Amino acid sequence: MANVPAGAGGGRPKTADPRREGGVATKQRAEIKRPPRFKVILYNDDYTPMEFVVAILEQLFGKGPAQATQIMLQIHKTGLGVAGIYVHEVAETKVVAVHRAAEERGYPLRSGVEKE
Ligand code: TYC
Repeated sequence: MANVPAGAGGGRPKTADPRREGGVATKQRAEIKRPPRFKVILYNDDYTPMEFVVAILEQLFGKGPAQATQIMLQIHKTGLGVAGIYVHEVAETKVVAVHRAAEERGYPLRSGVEKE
């Protein structure tokens, strides 16, 4: 243990106390962990118009027209599809926005959140 050079043998080194690197004391693990992500799923139904689903994917999920159409068709053919992936609160907010927009038009479009 005597002559080990500073920084040898490992991942971290360089400063004496890594908790002080940024000037503010921070806990080591919890705060640097990437928050979990959640898929926003759209489900197929027989009544919501395809154009409406494409518009939702463009306006609420930032997809371009080609990708929005592709996702809509995937939902139409397979029963569901991923509209986007977000942290939990944003994902839940998207679901509410989808349901609100669909209900406004009288469409039964459903959406939900699934852990990535
Ligand atoms: N199946 C619908 C139709 O034929 C289109 C549709 C696609 C509905 C995707 C919902 O999430 C959906 N009009």
